[in-house]
Amino acid sequence: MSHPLESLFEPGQLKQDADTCQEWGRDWTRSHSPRASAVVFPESVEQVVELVRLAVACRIALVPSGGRTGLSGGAVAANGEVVVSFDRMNRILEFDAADRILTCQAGVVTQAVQQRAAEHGLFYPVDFASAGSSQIGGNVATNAGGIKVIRYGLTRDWVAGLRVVSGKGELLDCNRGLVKNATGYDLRHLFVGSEGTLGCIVEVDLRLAPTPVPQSVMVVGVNRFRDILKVLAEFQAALAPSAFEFFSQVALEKVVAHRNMRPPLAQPTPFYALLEFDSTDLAAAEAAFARTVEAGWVSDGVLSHSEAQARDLWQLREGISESIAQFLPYKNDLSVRISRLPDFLDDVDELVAQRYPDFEVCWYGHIGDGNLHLNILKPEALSIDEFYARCAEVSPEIFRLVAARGGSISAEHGVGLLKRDYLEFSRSGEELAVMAALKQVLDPAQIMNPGKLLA
Ligand code: S2G
Ligand code: ZN
Repeated sequence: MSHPLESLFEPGQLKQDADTCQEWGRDWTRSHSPRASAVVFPESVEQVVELVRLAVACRIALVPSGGRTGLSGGAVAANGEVVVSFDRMNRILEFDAADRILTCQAGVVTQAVQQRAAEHGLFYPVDFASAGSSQIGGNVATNAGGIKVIRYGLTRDWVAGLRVVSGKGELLDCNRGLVKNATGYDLRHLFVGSEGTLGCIVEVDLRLAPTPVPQSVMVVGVNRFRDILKVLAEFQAALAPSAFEFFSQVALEKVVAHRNMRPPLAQPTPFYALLEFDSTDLAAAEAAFARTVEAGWVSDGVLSHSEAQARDLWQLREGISESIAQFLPYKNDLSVRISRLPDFLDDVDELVAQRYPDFEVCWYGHIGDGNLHLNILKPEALSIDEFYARCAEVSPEIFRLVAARGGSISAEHGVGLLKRDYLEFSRSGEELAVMAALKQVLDPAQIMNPGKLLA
C-alpha cells in the first residue's frame, strides 16, 4: 500500500509490515500496545528535514525512536503514528582533540561513544545498564542519568552542541560546541529532555572527559534505610565517589537468583550501598568504612581487588532491572534533594508498607544523587491489569509525598505516556503553560510525539 511519505525514501527505508511496526513501535514499557502505521529509517539530516516538512503538510504524527530502551512510553507509537527510527543515522562523524568533542549522529549507540572516547584516550562518563542498546539521540531526548551522575552529572552536562529538526521542519544548529556563547537563550537545553515533542535530534556534539584513575568498588551492608545517607556523608567527607548506589535485599535476591551469582557478604542485610572511588583514595575509604561500622550503620563490606571483581560487584546493581523484568514491575523513579532524603525515605517506606502489604517491594537506585527506583513486583495471582490498577491507586499518594519534599515524580526515566497525567505533582501550572507555549512555537502542527510529556 502506498504511503504519503513514500516519495522521500528509497525502497526499504519506509516499512509498514506488522512485525516492523510492532518492534519499532514500542520501548521497554508494556503498558500500551504499539500501533504504528509505518516506520521510516532516514539516513541523512536532509531526509529528516524533508520528512518533517511533508509530515506537517500531511498532518502525519511522528514518534522519534532511538534504542527503544525508554521506561515511560515516550517512544511508543500507540495511535497510528509514523515511527522515525535513527538506526541508520549511526555514524560517529568527527573527533576534535583540542575541543575534546565527539560529533555523532543521533543513532550512535551509547556504548560505541564510550568505546570511541577510550580509543582517543578520553572518557564519556554517562553510563547505565542499557548503554549497549540505547542511542545518543534518545539519551539527549531524555537527559539520561545513570550510575555516575554524582561525579559527572547528566547527559545535559556533556552536550556541547545539538542539531535538531524542529516540528516546523527547520534545522537548528544549537551552540556549535562552544564553551562560551552568551548570545541569548541556550536552545540546546530546551531540546535536552524534550522527549521528541519539539523536534528530532539528528546530531550531537559530545564533550569528553579525561580518563579517571583506576577505580575501586566497595559494597557495604546497611542495617536501616535512612542510615544509607549517613554512610554517604561519611564517605563523602573522606573522598569524592564516582558512584554511590543502593539496593535492597529483595533486589539482591532477584539478581543472585537470575544470574546465579554469590551474595557479596556472608550475611544478608536489609540494604546495600555500592560505592566506586579512585583507587588512590583506598586508605581514606577503608578508614571511612571502619567509622560506619563503629557507628552501627554498616555491618559488613567487601572491596574489589581486581577489575573482574569490581565488574562482579557492579553486576549486583546493574543487573537488577533485567533480573526483575520477569515480575512485570510497576516502576516509580523518584528524586528529592539529598538533604530531604532521610525524612522522605521514612515517609515513602511507611506508605509503601501500608498500601502494598501483599506486594514484594524492590528498592534500588542512585541514592547519591537523590534518585530512588521503587519497583513493585507483580504477584503471580494477579493479572497485569489488576496489578497495575492497584499500584496506580497508590501512585498519587507517593507523588504527594514527593511534592511535599519538592521532589520529582520522574528523576531520569522521563514522562512519556506513563507519568504525563501526574506532572502537576512536580511542575506548576505556570510552568506547564510555558511548556505548552514552547511546544506551540516549535511544533505548531502538533505532529511531534503527540500525547507524550504534555497532555
Ligand atoms: C537503573 C534502569 C531502569 C529500571 O537500574 O538505575 O534506571 O529498571 C534504572 O529502573
Ligand atoms: Zn536509574
